[in-house]
Amino acid sequence: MRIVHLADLHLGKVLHGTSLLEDQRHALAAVVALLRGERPDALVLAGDLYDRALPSAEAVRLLDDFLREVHDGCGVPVVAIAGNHDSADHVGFGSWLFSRGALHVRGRADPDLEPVTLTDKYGLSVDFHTLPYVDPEVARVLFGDSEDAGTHRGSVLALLHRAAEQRGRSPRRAVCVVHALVQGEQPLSECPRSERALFLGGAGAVPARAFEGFAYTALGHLHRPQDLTEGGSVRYAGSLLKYSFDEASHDKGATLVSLEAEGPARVEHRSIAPRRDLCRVRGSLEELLRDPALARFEGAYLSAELTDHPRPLQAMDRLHKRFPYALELRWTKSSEGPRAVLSPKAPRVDPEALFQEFYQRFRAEPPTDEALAVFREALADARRAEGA
Ligand SMILES: [Mn+2]
Repeated sequence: MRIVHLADLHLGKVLHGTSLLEDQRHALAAVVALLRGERPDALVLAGDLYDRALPSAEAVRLLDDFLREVHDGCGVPVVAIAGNHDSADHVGFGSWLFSRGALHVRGRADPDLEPVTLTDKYGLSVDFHTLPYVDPEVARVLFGDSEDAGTHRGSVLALLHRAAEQRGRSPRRAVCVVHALVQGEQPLSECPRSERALFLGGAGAVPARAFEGFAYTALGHLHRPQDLTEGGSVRYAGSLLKYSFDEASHDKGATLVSLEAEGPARVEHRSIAPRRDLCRVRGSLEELLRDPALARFEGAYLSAELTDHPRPLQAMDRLHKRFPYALELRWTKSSEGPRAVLSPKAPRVDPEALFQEFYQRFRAEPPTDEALAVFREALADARRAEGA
């Protein structure tokens, strides 16, 4: 049996105010092309289908179009679960009916749910055990009796315990589809910053060895494609696209899994070329604007770190002339001494003196008459507004 494993689609993601919907449409078209070429027996989506619990209408339509293309166009059955970014109930809507076709979507974690059984053209049947992300509050209700009830690890282990019972009753090979923080050898720093808080306070990661009974474990949650066991039988497919500048070095794509009647799963990473790459660059503004070697970043989503002191004016506007998709501007930390700290307890200072000091620190020169005039006008406006 051959399976294409994808995770963390985050459809509807907005990065620094820029919608990535067209990039996602492009990447999903590449997935469809991969499915047409490889003719797998299943497509697995391991959670975080959407970026938000209440996704935009456009994001919902994009997923709907994609699923129809996969199901009707390619004839590939789908096994999908909700991740922590998804609303389990919204994602699970209609799943009781959709699964009469070949679209198996599991929203809420449910210990009584039976695995999805799919059969390939050689007659090999595989059970897909689905473990959507379990909200800790829900976990407390579902697994109140287990040892670390209410924690992320506790709920995943409890669901795995039930899956092991089901596995014991089935003669078939088993695949686990799960959205969770699973720990092989990788450090916790791999966890996306936005999602790290979920696992603080002793919630903890699930050890990769907890999935030993499965022929393959299709993980979602961490955005870098990675094997957690030798040979890759427990594996994060990684996100569909680079979703933060921390992921600039990742090679995103899909995992192609082959399962025989026995023996270990074989896995293969297939890169997906993005519509626009997402990259970091560093240098002075002049260097970035002139260096011919940077031409390849002109069409990319960019985070630029500027090393200039003093900081040039309108840096973002100037950067945009060459790099229209620059999304983030950072400054190399100054070594010119401590920064000014504005504290609410600071004694009342003349605003103009404060402005002069700020300007001096920021630009390394006193304000021009023109700048002072602009400031005085703005201050007068602010005072009028305050008095009004
Ligand atoms: Mn996630």
